[in-house]
Amino acid sequence: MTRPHLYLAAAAMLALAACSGKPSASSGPAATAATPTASTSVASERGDFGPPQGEPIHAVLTSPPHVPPPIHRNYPAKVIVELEVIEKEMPISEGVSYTFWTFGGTVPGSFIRVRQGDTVEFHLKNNPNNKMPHNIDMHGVTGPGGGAASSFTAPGHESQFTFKALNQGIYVYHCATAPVGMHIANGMYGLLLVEPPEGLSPVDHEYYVMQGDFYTTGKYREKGHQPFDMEKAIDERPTYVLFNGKEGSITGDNALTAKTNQNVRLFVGNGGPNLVSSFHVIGEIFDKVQPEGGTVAQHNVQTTLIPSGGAAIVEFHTDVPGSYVLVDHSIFRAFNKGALGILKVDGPENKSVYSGKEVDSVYLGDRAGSNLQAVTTAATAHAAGTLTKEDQIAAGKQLFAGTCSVCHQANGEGLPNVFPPLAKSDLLAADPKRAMTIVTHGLTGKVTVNGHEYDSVMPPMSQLTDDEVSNILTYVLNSWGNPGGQFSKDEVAKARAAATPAPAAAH
Ligand code: HEC
Ligand SMILES: [Cu+2]
Repeated sequence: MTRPHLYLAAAAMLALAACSGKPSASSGPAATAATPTASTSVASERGDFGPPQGEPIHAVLTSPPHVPPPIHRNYPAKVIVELEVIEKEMPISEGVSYTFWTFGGTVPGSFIRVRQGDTVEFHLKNNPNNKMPHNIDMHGVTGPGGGAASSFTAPGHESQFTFKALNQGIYVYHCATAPVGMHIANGMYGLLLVEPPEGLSPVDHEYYVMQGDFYTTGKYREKGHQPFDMEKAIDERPTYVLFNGKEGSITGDNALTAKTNQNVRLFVGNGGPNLVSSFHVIGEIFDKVQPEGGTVAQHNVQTTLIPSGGAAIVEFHTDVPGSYVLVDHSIFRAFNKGALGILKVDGPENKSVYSGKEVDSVYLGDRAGSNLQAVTTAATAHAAGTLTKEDQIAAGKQLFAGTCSVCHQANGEGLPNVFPPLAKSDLLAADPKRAMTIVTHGLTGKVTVNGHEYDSVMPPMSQLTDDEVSNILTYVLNSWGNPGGQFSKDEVAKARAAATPAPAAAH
């Protein structure tokens, strides 16, 4: 953007601040000054604020990652939005379930799209099977509580309120019923897009991605049903940080898609309740960002900050095929709490822009694909008391790929002088049980494996649960010519509880 435009935008904002009523600002010097480009216009000055015309329109609502189609309408209308709150159990990760509270049955809630100047008649229904009262605070509404005060709804009831969409932009909506943090932590948020009267520029794909932080009593990926943990939520220690409410919601078969030479627009929201997102797409540069959902655009951005209760519009052009990884660049959240998604771009190579080789599997581990089905099967079998060695091996294989293969390699051969082999390891064969201590406590100092000395550091794999470790090691012991054997979750728990790692075996 050039300096004169910035100056005009600033002048327009100052002029707007001096006006009393938003709609009345549509004439006068400020409006004239703001007209050069859409990106410098001040929202409510360019609105179309006449009375609603034509027949009332029922808004098309969509589930993430989908966005309702653009509105090609040139007059303000009355738009009816019907949103139902549904409390339901859904997977939050493979083999892990959580009781979500949702707007429209999904996390985030249904995407709502209206035109600036529309009169929105909002109906909030609270499903009769729900246990809690709910309401809605829409950041795109001008009025007390953003609608919250008029929408408190008991189970089996419906509330209605009407508002005029005065400002264009992308706005978060969320439940604001006490305890507010708990309602948001359970998934009660979504996005409302108020299109400018002239619409947004046409693109090839629009997607809806919304981050949220989640708090469960169990550890990350601990199997079974996990209740909400209020203490962790107050301390801001999330167990999961997720895009679209579930680990893997936009990876593997669910990845977002595009072709090369297309324009992609992401509506990226952050429901919180606590964390601020450092939103980044590995391998892309955002050609245009409307930070905080505002009207002034930024260009050539690597990472954009999305506040809790905020949103941004992010646009980029796809030049090179491959898998692009959406992350919260507070990076432990991406690789250890789930905040990771994929945009898969198909098309011919473009060697003048990039030489080739995709994001490799070692970078992403198991997180690129939604292939953790075997892990769920093993967890279910364990709960039913029917866990077999084969279940453990199948689950262990998937988990090994995401955790151990980075160093020991997918075939267990290790890397000469750096990472010892696990395949036919004489050290492992001599004392298989010690592997449980190595994985839970790490290993340092000199070790000799198959006649070669290694003097390095294996950090403790403390992100793994006991049953994950037991499955991984059962897989390792039964692969690549190793002697076989089987470990249980309880054996791993004992090894973990032992305070110090076993001394290195003398060779
Ligand atoms: C960050 C790299 C890294 C990761 C990830 C890693 N290890 Fe290791 N591992 C090492 C290194 C380095 C050593 C040797 C340490 C030393 O020199 O004291 C080692 C040693 C071992 C050993 C003993 C030596 C042998 O070859 O028998 C076992 C068993 C082992 N690792 C298992 C695992 C398992 C199972 C996982 C996955 C849960 C894993 N490691 C993940 C780096 C890693
Ligand atoms: Cu609620």
